[in-house]
Amino acid sequence: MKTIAICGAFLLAAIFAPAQEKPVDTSKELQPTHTGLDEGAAKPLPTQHEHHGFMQEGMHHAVAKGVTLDAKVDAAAHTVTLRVGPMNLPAHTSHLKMPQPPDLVWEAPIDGWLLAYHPKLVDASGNAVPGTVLHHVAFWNENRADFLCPNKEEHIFGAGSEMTDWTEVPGYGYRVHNGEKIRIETMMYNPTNTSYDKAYLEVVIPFQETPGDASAAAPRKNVYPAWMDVTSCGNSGYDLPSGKSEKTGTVTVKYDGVLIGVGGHLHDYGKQIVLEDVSRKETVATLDAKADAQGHLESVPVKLFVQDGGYKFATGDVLKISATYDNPTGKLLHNGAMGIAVGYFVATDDTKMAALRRNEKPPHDMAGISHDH
Ligand SMILES: [Cu+2]
Repeated sequence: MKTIAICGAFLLAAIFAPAQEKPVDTSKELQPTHTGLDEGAAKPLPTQHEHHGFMQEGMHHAVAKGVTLDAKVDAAAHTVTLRVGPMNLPAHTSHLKMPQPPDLVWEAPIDGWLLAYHPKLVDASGNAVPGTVLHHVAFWNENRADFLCPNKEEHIFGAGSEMTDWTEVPGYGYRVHNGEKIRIETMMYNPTNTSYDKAYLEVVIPFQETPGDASAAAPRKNVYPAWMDVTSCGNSGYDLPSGKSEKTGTVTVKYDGVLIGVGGHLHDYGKQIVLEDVSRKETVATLDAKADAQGHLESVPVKLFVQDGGYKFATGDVLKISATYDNPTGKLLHNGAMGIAVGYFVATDDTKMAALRRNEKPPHDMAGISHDH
């Protein structure tokens, strides 16, 4: 088993980076509340928060108007390019003050596998916009439940300011079916001195279709994103105490299979994330974060097991996740921390995973990952 720290490689390194903000509200078009919106169309306000994988309970964001989702399929290149925008991002605007794009839903146009996720930010003329202004983006499959925490939707991709690139794992892919609804949750902010007008978030997703004829590429093995969280199956954000701290949680594996790799997600001042299989009394991975001199998180390494056939999980195994932090600010940072080991799981009997399919939208009280800080 090798620990391989690759900047921006494989999936999972340092997904969505944290945010410090100085609120200056220069927004123009405010709506009273942030609600789950599909395809940009307004729906009646829910009585409580709908899905919102990353929203903290009780958060209210103004909704940015005119932000739509564009999906372009390049059949020859086998890629789809998703584009969320345009977004106006005034300088020095916190994620709370920034009018946020509504949740947008992409209907998968293929039967096959999504192989990778390549995010970037551009302006209307195609010039690069720094990733710093992305607070986070998260993709959730509304038609599937998470295999570790079925109270949540399947969270298939996430990135933040560090613009984590989830690269392809040869031979593996995320199985999608035509028409499955992938909800895209985007939160922007702008801690910089520069205002950005008409910014777009683009995510390029290479795909492989299921074989239609004998000449097609060999089928992929299905992977299931595994988010193993120190808050167990609750909301991911938690308050970060001053000084050194550790938080641990457990999740129980419900299927036999293997983990083919694991990375981690921490916020600023995060030091380490450790994943243990308590039932086997083994440490699966110890991931030491890289940070700058101020403790701002730069990356978390990724440990791959794919070359060894994967790290074996059995039904009933209890996984323990620990995150350590050292917060030098001298104060408690409200909702300032997260600790998630993020990996790809491959089931021994993939047919069992079909039970995670959902035809209906999940109930409103579905727990998600709180991501406001
Ligand atoms: Cu986070």
